[in-house]
Amino acid sequence: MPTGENDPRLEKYRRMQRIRQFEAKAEAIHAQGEIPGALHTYAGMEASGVGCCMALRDDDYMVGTHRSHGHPIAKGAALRPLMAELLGKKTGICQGKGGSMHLSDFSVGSLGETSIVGSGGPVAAGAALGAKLQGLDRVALCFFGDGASSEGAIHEGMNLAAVWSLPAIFVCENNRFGMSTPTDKAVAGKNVADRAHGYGIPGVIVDGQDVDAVEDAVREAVDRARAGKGPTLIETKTYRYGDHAVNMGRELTPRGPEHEDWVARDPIMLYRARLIDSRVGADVLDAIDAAVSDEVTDALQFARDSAYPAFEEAFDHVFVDRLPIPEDVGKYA
Ligand SMILES: Cc1ncc(C[n+]2csc(CCOP(=O)(O)OP(=O)(O)O)c2C)c(N)n1
Repeated sequence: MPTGENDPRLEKYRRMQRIRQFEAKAEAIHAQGEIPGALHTYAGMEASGVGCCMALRDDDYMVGTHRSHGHPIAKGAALRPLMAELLGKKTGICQGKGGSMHLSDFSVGSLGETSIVGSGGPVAAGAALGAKLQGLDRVALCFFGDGASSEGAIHEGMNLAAVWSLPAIFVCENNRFGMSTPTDKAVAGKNVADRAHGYGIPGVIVDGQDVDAVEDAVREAVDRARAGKGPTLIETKTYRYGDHAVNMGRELTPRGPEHEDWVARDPIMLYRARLIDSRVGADVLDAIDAAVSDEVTDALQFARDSAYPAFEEAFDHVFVDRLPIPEDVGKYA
């Protein structure tokens, strides 16, 4: 097997490492007060996001959640504008106005994330409808959580996608918790994927710590969607390693005895072991780890060196007429 720069296996490993290291850096600087607002990290769930996005084309759409730094990175987004966005800088991917929970990166088909849990369902259905009406063979993939799985908007999106046979893939990332609530205390039925029967679409459960398994499942759903056969619901069984949000209190997530098993099934370590078994050199993987570390350091330096947006820019890119800015704005900053 080739192990050159373009080897897709190395790209999967690289993207998972990018997410893990980006999140670690973001968590560290949030503690220093450099990132305003809440920060929901994706560590532990990298195989889910990367497996999904590796099965997509660059021009396919993807819709995230409130926990969505990892999703655009998985889709291939550049780190500099993402990090700058977290710091609220003008060079951020949304010019500093989106922040951690409202970022989008159209350059990689990431239509955005919002803090409204479940809101991505209709957005993905709409994007899939747009692709269908334009005669494009693009698909739209919607990430949502186990908590979001009981939100009306998710059902509305899946229902419409099924009724109109839209090219959509709905991926429930079941990370065992919705804030502090274990999934089995809040979600009826054993598996979210079983709900697919209600829409007459395929429902698939996949090991969310196994990047190859996730990619295979999503490829099948993508093929089906591109062939005009409609949506699929996929549930990735995964786990979040951090707090619900950084510094929100570790005690908020009641870890059970299975916690250690999930830590032992770290998705990056599992994939690293698989690559080494298939004769990829540890030195090749170590070099990727080091290069990613440099990339993340560079992204943070870029973000720190960037300016904040000006006060008057607050009213750019909105649909209503701008309000007058009081004369003393900025005086007390
Ligand atoms: C409509 C709505 N309800 C409640 C909340 C508060 N809230 C924010 S994150 C969250 C938990 C979501 O859990 P899940 O969908 O499983 O995603 P996870 O945080 O586990 O990634 C809740 C209830 C919200 N932001 N939006």
